Amino acid sequence: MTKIRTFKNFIDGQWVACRSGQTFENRNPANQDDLVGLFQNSSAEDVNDAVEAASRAYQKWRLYPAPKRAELLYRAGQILIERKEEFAHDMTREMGKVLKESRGDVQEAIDMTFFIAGEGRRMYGHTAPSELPNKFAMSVRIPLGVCGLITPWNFPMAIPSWKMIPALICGNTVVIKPAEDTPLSLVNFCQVLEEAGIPPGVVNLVSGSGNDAGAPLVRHPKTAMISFTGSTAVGRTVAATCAPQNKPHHLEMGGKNIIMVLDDANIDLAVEGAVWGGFGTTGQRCTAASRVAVHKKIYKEFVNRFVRHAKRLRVGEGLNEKIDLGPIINASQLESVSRYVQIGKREGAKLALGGDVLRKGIYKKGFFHEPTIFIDADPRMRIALEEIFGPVVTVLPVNSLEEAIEVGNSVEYGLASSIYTQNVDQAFVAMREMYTGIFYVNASTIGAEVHLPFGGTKATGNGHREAGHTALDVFSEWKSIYIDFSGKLQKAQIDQVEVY
Ligand code: UN1
Repeated sequence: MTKIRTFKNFIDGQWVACRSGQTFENRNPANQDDLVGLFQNSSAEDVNDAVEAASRAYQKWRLYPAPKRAELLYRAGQILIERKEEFAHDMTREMGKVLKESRGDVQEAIDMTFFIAGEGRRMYGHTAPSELPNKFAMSVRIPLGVCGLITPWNFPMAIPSWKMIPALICGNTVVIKPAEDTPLSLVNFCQVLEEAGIPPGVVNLVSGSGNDAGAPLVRHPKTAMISFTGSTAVGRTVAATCAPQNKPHHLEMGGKNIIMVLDDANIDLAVEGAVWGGFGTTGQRCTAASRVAVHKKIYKEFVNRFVRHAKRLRVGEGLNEKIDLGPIINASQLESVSRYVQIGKREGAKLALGGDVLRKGIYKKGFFHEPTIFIDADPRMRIALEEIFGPVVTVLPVNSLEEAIEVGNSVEYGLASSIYTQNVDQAFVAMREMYTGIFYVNASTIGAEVHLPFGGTKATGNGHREAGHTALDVFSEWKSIYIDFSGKLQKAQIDQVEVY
């Protein structure tokens, strides 16, 4: 029998068990016999310990020069590079996505770490002339304090990096709660930060459920802000909890992204984009292309090639390099995907591929679902409006660019959209008209790079963007500073400054 590994919380620079001593299991979604490890089932007391530690550590960390904070982060980036393969394996084991994609996830954390560490020597503020003589004016970024971070299971290292690294460079300390399905990747990440020399208390990890560990983190009077990525439903409760405390909160939530394929598109390219966007990460990305609107003139041709291509995808355990599609994260998510397939059938969309849960043979011990394509769907069907978060793509016939845009914008979310066309005019019209935070031309809806803002409109977000040049905005406040060296009382808006 292999030894069961128990992973601890990271509080105040120590790896500690939670106060109750209770743990929860993290099992491989491709094989439920494979126990990845036991993790701390933390409660409000543990969260409080972590927040108190972060609060104490903040007093020194905020005064440690940003370029020096950056040096520690560069070191962390280097360690991530060295351990990329090991971390990717761990990630595939706990999350299920294929190894190639897990490597990409770790790479995204590396990219973010190096990109943001550069801010240690920038973090530019502004200077501005004063309207009064002998007075100087400037604005600088200041940290907020303890940042409470709650991260999802679909990008177990990349998304924590989008939050932790910018928070740290700004001089904040953090308490992070990973999704229950993927705590190991965050344990790995925190070990890297520890090894890189980040002082005790600056980074704290508390694992556990949303109710028992996440909610107390949001509620805690000493968390200065909350950054949350997850479902729109939970995001709304985060917002409702933060509002009475006037606590800043950054929310990154659902998506119902669309690829629009016009009649002049390179069909093969569009098919590849739809397969990658729809079925990459088993459709479990908030940027997943779960809708494809296709011009009627090429509709048949597109659908034939799309189905043919998707049929070739191999489903299985992500550690096997030959596999294209890993499992779904857990039983309830599998059930939810399966429910949406039934809804699609009932609504009258035509099932062109898949539609079933895979239960036999190599699939017996995991949560697998066939790549599924609905065609001839109506944009008002639930499968065309609601986030499914699984390997289900809905194809919608449209008559024109205008109709595609209308359909594209008709959902409650606004994360990513894309157009396939050879016509630059149409591409520009779509670029202007699609009300989404991310837009692609002749590329799929997934694959955002870390140095551009990431986030969406409408029910996808609450007006913020993480990553990119906007990353710091979420984790800092502005302070405007006036220095009067005139030696007398000067009154802005009131004093008349005469022409000499
Ligand atoms: C997510 O889907 O939650 O753009 C994040 C992408 C990735 C990040 C996705 N770089 O698909």
